[in-house]
Amino acid sequence: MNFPRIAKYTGWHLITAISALGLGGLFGLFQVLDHAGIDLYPQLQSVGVQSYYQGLTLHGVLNALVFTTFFITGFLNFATSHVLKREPGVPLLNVIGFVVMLVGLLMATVPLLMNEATVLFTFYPPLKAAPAFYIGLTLVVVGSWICGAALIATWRAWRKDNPTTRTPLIALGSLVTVVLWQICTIGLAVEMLTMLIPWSLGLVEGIDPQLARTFFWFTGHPLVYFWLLPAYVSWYGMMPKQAGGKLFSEPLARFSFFLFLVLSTPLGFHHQYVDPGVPIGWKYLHAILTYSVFFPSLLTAFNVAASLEIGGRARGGTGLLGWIKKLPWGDPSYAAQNFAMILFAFGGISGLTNASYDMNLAVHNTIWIPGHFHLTVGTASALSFIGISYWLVPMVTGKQLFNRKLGVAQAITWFVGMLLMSNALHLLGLRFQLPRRTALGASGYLTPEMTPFLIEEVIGGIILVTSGLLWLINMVGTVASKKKLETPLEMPVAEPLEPMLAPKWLDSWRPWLALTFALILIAYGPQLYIQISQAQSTAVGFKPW
Ligand code: HAS
Ligand code: CU
Repeated sequence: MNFPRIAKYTGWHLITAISALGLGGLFGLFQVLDHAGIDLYPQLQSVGVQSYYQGLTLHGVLNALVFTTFFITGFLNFATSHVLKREPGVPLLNVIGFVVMLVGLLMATVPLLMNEATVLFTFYPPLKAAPAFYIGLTLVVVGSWICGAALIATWRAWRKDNPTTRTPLIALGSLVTVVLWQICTIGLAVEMLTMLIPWSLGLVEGIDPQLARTFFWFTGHPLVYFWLLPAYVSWYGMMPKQAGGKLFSEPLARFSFFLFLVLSTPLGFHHQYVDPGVPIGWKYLHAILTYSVFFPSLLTAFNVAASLEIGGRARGGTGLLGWIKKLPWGDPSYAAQNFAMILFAFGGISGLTNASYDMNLAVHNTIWIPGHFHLTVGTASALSFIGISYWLVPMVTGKQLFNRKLGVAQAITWFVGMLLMSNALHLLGLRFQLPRRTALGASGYLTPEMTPFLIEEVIGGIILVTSGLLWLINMVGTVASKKKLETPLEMPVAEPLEPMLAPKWLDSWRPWLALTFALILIAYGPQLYIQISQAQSTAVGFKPW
C-alpha cells in the first residue's frame, strides 16, 4: 500500500541523514591516518579544517548525532504509518518537526565549520563552544520531540478506530523508542537551557563541570538505546520476514521493548565511574542497573536468532548450522543487518567489560571505548540503518535499487573493515592504555610495539571508508536512476510464529511508565538534589584548539 505523504516526509529525513553520514564518515579516514602517523591536517587547513579535534568533532556530531536522529525519526514515522496502514495523524507535526530539526542542524553546523565549536560530540564543559552550537543542537532535539509527537498522534488516531486491537509490534517498538527519547532528553534540555547556553552567551561567568556531566549522561546513556531500538524494530519486526521465517515469540519481543523503556535511563553513572563528585554507592547502583539492561538484549539475541533459524529451515536448511547458509545473504538489506547483529554480539561483550567498575578503570578514556562504540552505534545501529535504506530508499523514491551486488559488497566490507578496526582499537586501549580523543600521531604517542595493531586499525578504517562510499554510490545512484519500480514494494512485516494474542499488560502504558519514573527517581533523585544544591559554577571556558 502506498502512503505518499509519509513517503515525502521520510525522504527529507533520509536526504539529510545520508548527507551527514557521507561527510562525517570521511573524517574517520583522517583519524585513522593520523593514528598511522600520517597527519593530513596541515593540508586540510586550506579547506578550513583547523585541527584533528575539529575533524573529530565533525565526525562525532555528524555521524553519532545527526545521521542517527534524522534517520530514526524518519524511519520510525514511516514504519508506524505503514504498519498501521494510515497517513500521519497530524501531518503538520511531521513538517514542523523536520523544519525545526533542520534549522537547528544548520545553526550548529556554522560554528562547527568555523572551528568555534570544537568540543567533541559530548561537549563537556569547560570546553566552550559558540552559543549557536548549543542552541542548534537543542533545536534538533526539540524537532525530534515534535517528530515523536507526530508518531504518537498517528498511533492515537489508529487507536480511536481500533480500541481493542493490540498495537502491532513495529508500532509498539517505535512508540517505546520515542517515549524513551522524550523522557530521557529532559537531562540534556536542563543542561542546555540552565547551564551551557547562558554560560556561552556570557550571562553567567562559570559552570559546574560535574553537574553538567551528570545531566549529560542522564540523556547520554539512554541515547544509545534511542540508536539501538530502531534496529531492534527491524530485527524483530521486519527481518524474520526478509529471512522467509516468522517471529519466534512476539510477546517476548514486546516485553524486551518495555524493559528498555524502564531500564535505559537510570544508569548513566556508568559513564562517570571515575568522576570524584559521585559517591561510590550510587555508582554501584547504576552498575547493577547496567547489568539489568543487558538482559533485554540477551532476550533479543535468542528471539531473533530463533526467528532467523525458522527462516533458514523454511528455505531448506538442515542440520545444526546448515540453515545459516540458506539465509538470503544475496539480499543487501538482509546481509547488512545480519552482519550488524553478529558484530553487536562482540559489542555487547565489551559493553559488559565497561560496565564492571574495576575493569572500567583499565579501559576508561582509552581507545578501547571507541572500539566498543564502533561495534554498537557504528555497526549494530549504522549498518542496520544502511540495511534498511536498501528497501526504504527504493520505497520512498519509487525507484529500483541502483545495484544489489554493490549493496552486498558494501555489507561485507563494512563487516570486515569494522572487525579489523574495532579489534585493533580494543587491543590498543587494553594493552597500551592508548588514550581516546587524541591526535595520537601528531602528539607523539605511538611506539614501535603498537605498529601491528595500528596497521590493522588503518587497513580496517580504509576498508570501512570504502564501504561507506559504496553505500553513497548506491543511494545517489538510486535517487538519480530513471528505473522505476516494476511492482510497488511492500514494507516487510514479520508474522508471529504462533498467532496468540499478547496479554493486555504488554500493550498498556501506565504500569510501565509508572515503573520508569519510579526507577529514575530512585536512581537519580537524591544525587541530583545534592549535586544541584552543592553546585559550584566556577569553571571558566576553554578553547584549546
Ligand atoms: Fe555502551 C560507552 C556499557 C551497549 C554506545 N557505549 C559507550 C559509548 C558509546 C556507547 C557511544 O558501562 C561512549 C560514550 C562516550 O563517548 O564516552 N554499552 C554498555 C553495555 C551495553 C552497551 C552494558 N553502547 C551500547 C549500545 C550503544 C553503545 C547499544 C550504541 C548503540 N558503554 C557501556 C559503558 C560505557 C559505554 C559502561 C562507558 C565506558 C567508559 O568508561 O567511558 C549493553 O546494552 C550491550 C548489550 C548487548 C548484548 C548483545 C546482544 C546481541 C544481539 C545480537 C545477537 C546476534 C545474533 C546473530 C542473533 C547483550 C542482540 C545471529 C547470527 C546468525 C548467523 C543467524
Ligand atoms: Cu552507557
